[in-house]
Amino acid sequence: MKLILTQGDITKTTVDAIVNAANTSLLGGGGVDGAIHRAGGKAILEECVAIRNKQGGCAVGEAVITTAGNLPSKYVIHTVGPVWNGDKEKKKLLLASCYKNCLQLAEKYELKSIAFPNISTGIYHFPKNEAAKIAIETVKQFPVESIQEITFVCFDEENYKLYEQLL
Ligand code: AR6
Repeated sequence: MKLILTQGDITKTTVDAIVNAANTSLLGGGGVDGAIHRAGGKAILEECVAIRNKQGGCAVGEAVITTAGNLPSKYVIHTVGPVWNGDKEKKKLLLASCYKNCLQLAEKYELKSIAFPNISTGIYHFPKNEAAKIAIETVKQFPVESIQEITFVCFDEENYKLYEQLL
């Protein structure tokens, strides 16, 4: 399995699945979530609504999969990162769960490539350094089968530099 680091807009990434840093409502929001829904079109929201109707949204640390609509990828895997407040140790475990559950869904769909944004490090204020360490450790430890490439797409310079150092 190959680990790749890029800087830019994840909606432009051509992989089997891009990951969205969503919220429990699955109905969209700001940051990367807003960018994905804007660029992907209404098909993504329609599937999110269907999932909501079936299971009532998505819990923190969990993940769900939808079409990628007009995006160049095939699927969007929506995960909900933890907000950085309260029990810090618990939040770290929840962030690791996000990465694990996304990878597990990618394996279930027998995907070969997946791209992650820096989950929770924007509006949810998770410390970028801690989040980067958790992301890298978690994907390295995951027992991949179908997955051949995992890309970290950093939007901001600070995250990009952190990942560059850690990788
Ligand atoms: N491509 C890649 N990364 C991006 C993009 C993009 N187009 N835009 C922003 N980022 P955030 P969170 C980076 O705030 O902290 C939403 O409202 C950004 O620089 O998108 O998990 C949801 O609905 C940062 O490093 O997600 C939730 O309510 C990273 O993506 C809430 O925000 C995550 O920042 C989730 O907060």
